[in-house]
Amino acid sequence: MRIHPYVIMLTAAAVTGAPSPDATSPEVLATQVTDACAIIRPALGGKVEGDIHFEKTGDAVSITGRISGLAPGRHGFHIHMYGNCSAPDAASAGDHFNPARHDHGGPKDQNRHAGDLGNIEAGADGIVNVSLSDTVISLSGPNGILGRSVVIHQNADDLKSQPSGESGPRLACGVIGVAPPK
Ligand SMILES: [Cu+2]
Ligand SMILES: [Zn+2]
Repeated sequence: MRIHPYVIMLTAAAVTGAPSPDATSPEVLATQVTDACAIIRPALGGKVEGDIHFEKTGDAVSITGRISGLAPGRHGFHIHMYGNCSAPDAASAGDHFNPARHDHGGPKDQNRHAGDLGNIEAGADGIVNVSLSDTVISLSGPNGILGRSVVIHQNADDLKSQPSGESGPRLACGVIGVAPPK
C-alpha cells in the first residue's frame, strides 16, 4: 500500500515538532517528578553509606533504602537545606530544611522542620533497611526536597532539642536528585 506523502509529513511533525511552551516550563516538569534518590556517602572519613529512594505516593512520599556502616541503634535522619555534601563534616549541607520557619521536632509533630524525619535504627550488623512515609515533604512545591540533601547523624535525634535534636556529628550525606520511576 502506498502511503500518501502528506501523511508522512504530518507524522514527522508530530514526532519532531517543538513541544508547547507550557510543557517545557520548569514548574510543569517539577510537578511531573515522581521519584528521587540520594546516594549516601561517608563524611568524617567514616564508612556510613547507602542509598535512599523517594517516591510520591498520593499525598505522601515513601522513603526506602539501605544504609550500612552505622553503630547499632538510632541515628538522626533529616533533610538538610542545601544540596552540597562536599565539606569533610558535611556542614556544607546547611541546617535542617525548614521553609516554614518552624521549631525542630519529630516527624509526627505539627511544629517541625519539613526535614525532620526523626531517626533510623541500625541493627547489630550496622545496617538499616529504611522504610518510612512522610506527608510533609514533597517532590515539588514549597516543601520540595529536590536539590537538598539527606544527612545521617552519629547520635539519636531526641525530637525536641533546638535547633537539631542533639543528634551530633554528620556521619553521611547525599544530595537528592531526580530519579527514574522504580
Ligand atoms: Cu540532620
Ligand atoms: Zn529539625
